[in-house]
Amino acid sequence: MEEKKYEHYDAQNIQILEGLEAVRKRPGMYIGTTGPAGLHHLVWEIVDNSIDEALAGFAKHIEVEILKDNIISVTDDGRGMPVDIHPKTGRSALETIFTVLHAGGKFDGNSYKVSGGLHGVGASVVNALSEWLEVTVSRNGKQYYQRYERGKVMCDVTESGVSEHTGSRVVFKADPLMFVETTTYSYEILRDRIQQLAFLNKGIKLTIKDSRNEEVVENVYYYEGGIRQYVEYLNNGKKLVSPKIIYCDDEKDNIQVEIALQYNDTYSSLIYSFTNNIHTHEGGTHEEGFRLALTRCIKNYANANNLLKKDEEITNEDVREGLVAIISIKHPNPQFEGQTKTKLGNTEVRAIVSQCLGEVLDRHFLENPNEAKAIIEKCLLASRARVAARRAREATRRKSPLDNLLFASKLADCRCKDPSKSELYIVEGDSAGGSAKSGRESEYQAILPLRGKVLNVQKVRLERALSNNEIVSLIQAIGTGIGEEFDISKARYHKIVIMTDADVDGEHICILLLTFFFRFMPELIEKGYIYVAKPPLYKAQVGKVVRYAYSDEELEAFKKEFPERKPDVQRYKGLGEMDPEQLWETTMDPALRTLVQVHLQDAMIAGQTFEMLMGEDVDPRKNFIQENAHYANNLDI
Ligand code: TSJ
Repeated sequence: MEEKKYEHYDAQNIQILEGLEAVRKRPGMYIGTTGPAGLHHLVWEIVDNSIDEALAGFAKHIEVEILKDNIISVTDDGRGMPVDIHPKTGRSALETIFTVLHAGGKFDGNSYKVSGGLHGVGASVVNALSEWLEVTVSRNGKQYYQRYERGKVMCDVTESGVSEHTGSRVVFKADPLMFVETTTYSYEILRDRIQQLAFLNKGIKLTIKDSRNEEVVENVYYYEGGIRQYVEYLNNGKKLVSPKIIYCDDEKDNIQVEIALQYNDTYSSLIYSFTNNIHTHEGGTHEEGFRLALTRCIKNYANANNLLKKDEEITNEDVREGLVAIISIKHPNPQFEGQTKTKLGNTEVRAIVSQCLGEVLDRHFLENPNEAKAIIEKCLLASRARVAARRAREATRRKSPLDNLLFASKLADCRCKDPSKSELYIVEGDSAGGSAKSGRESEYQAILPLRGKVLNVQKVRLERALSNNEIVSLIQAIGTGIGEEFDISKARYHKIVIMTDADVDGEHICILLLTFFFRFMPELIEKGYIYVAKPPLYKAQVGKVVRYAYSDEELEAFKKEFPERKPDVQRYKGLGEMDPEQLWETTMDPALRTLVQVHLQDAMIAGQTFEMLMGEDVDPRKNFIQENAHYANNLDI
């Protein structure tokens, strides 16, 4: 009885799909998506093979070219793919690689096949999803050629000429029937990853070329120093705490460990880890081993040299401030775990990385005592800041009704106690604050006037931000707490509206506030609680007709309605110029106002953007605000 059931189950439900038809039937199963990510994935699937050939010591140069019509060409100067006839199948090895699923590895003695990693699905999947694909191999003094269309062999492997060099070249056109959304490649995406691959694989020259347009664009990447130069690149323009890059390049139990790190004088850290060239976003055992060694070695050195005062302690967290590090390991059998399968799970890696890096760090500190001291001094600053921040956080928490009185003078709270119906207006300046307080609907609108410029939180630590009165009243008003104690469920308002003048100063304050939320309370943005109010630029009046214009275009349109007459136009230089009724009508009345919700695309982009926001450059910051807050184009930030 049991057995019957199983037979039935097998026959009915398990459909064994064979060959490349399966790939075309369900492309998502093989490349994740047929959107832009999947399209670009085709390129990496091919390039990975050339990288393997380079890691095996045979290829020196890999060239990726986007040809007209979004055709991709990948060329390397390796040994050339094998073309001999397989005794069992009677087919050429080359043909097998392109027509049999997962056939790639069989011909490969190299144990660090990057293509065997995260998505490694093999060249046959690319072939199946290409309208056509052509391969040319130079080997044995000859040139061999084969062409496929939608995975189907068009001709036997043919000798197409002679050749004095060796190498492989694959040219393919992604099938628009499969990639319905788009078959257009982004040069930026390809260039970025090619550069990263060059950093991660020292000594390999990688070229990326865009020949789609009249003007051909080309970038060549070659880094003899590998990830040391990656760290240098990430630290470019920053002030360094430790001028020498600490570098570890070792191998244990067939696992290659390569790490480069350096401290700058900022308060954030950039730690990128890779396994077989795959970015392990979620970290894993290699990152754990890294942190273990770093904390251990720094603490040991500090203790051995009596650099810690009584009660001082350096933690895991303290050694990260200002740290830029690349951790790149190559593993013959990586286990990827986690939500997005980008977390390394192999448990043996932790101790191996910790040991390899530990040896290098101990030695580096011993040989460079001044650098060691500078790093430890930096960690101690972080440690003291951490302790001070905890104290300051405790102080900002609302403990008793008395605390409420402290800030009640500034905050004009609303009567309503239901956060989902309550709004907090953060208003620049006392005079605008006054108008807002008089003009508001006090049942559900609270007003918090801020004086002067809010501290630029990009450049300061939490503890200094917390010593700023404006910031403290803001945190108290919102009610969520901050940092580790942040609790979104305690938010006292589900709409927090930044209302500043429509001029450069106003925009600047707006940026500072957004940066503050971004850095210390990102969940508020993620939850969609943060808004920017859009006050009008002009009040135009013709006789009894009054109109507020939020842009120059709107003003022009209004003027056109009265070609005969010249309207009386008032340009608002600041919110303070509006009387309470006008402020209510134009900017606060839910029925008439325009609020722009601030949102971040996703947490990942947020992290990167934060780095950009942290930088000294003002322009990228402005662009970010423009793009993310979907500001009106009339605001000249
Ligand atoms: F597979 C593929 F089509 F995706 C592809 C493979 C695409 C490109 C552009 C290059 C390659 C590739 C494969 N480059 N180099 C190699 N090397 C081998 O396949 C190879 C050659 C010789 C030997 C040998 O033992 O003699 C072994 C291998 C794996």
